Amino acid sequence: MILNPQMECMPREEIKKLQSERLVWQVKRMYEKVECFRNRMDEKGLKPEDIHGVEDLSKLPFSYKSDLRDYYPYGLFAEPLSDIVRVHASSGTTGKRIVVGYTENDLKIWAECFARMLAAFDVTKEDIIQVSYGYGLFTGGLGAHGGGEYMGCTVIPMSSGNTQLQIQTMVDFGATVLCCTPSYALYLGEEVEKMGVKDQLKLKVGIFGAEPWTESMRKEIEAKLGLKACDIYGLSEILGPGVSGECEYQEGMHVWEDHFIPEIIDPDTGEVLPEGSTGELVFTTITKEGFPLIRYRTRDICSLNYEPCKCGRTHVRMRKPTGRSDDMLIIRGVNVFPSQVEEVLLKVSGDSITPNYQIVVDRVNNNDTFDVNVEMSEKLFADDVKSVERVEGMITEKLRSALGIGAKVHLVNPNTIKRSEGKAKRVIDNRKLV
Ligand code: DLL
Repeated sequence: MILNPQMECMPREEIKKLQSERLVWQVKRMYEKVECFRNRMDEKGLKPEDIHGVEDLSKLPFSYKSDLRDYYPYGLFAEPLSDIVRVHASSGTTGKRIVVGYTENDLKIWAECFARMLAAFDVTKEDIIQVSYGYGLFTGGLGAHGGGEYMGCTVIPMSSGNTQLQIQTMVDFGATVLCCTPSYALYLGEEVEKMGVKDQLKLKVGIFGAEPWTESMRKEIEAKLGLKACDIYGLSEILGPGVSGECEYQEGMHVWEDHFIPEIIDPDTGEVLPEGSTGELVFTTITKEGFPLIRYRTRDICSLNYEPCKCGRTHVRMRKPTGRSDDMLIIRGVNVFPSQVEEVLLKVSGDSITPNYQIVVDRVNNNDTFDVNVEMSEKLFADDVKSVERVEGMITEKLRSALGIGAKVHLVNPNTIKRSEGKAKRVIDNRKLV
């Protein structure tokens, strides 16, 4: 079943025509309303009149995550705050979060984009959706919530955590659809087994995303929870969950091209790569009002597949992102930049630790582990065990409040973290996520 066949199965020439009209509209209004974009256009000697359609897209300047930091919090909004009805935020590379805003119309489009995916998996208004993505500034919870309500489903706004209660709610309320990160789904599956309630679950579909996950993880989740597990992709800067999602054939995620134009570029040179190449994914939002972006560098590495899909949808499919062109880690669904960890450590008294640290990430029993090893100073080294524990506890708390997740902090002896002659190797990621 398809929610909006007119939009989702539109011939490719019509998609291009629609994108061209919308791109011209977006460039014109952004030039008037967004200083950062206007400056970049001026630097290139470009005027909105030079952009006639998608064929001119590659002439336009890129935008970057650092722009959101430089214009923090509202400097990139294209509508006055009085017309912004919601904000969300995500990790930035430093202590400051990145902030995004939505008009009422943006929220409607977001809900529809999410709902297209629900429809692809035969979710209807008869269904009961348990939203176990985190609510709050993260886009997962409210994004899925909006999509579920748009479909007319019964939405359970559970948020993440409190696992036993999650499962009891799923059973008691008869949830048929589960939305959460794949790693949390797996954890829920394990707990379901322990509680012995699998036969009481009514789940049929799971909408999982926000982090990389493997096909073997998909099979495990499906077996443990007795549902069909679907992949959904998105990022706060462009929309939140629902920029793209799988259809019933699950051979890539359809990017909703009536709202977002994807490109694949060489991350080093910025050149657009030929169809089918693997490179960095770039998005242009052509209907977003509140917080539009032109040629936004997502840093996600993947490829686009323009071949027709068996489902009849004509929108291009993106393959699962296979990595990032920056150093962002996604740990238990939370975006973490090593620079955020460094910032916290630098603020800790120079008497107790040195700036030498290493982050070690692994996946044990399907759960991400996150260890931060920090060299203590000679002075602390000579001190008692109690002082070491106190400093570890203090850093753990500071990291939790800066990153929003728990890390295991270990103070290690002076001069034990391997020095590098070139760039320091700050991160060891032992997970195999693709
Ligand atoms: O993670 C939005 C989202 C919420 C997507 C719920 C899907 C479900 P951010 O916190 O801004 O937004 O993180 C965006 O997460 O650039 C990717 O690197 C990664 N990511 C998101 N979905 C997937 C996925 C949300 N399905 C960043 N597979 C993106 C792999 C994903 N990586």
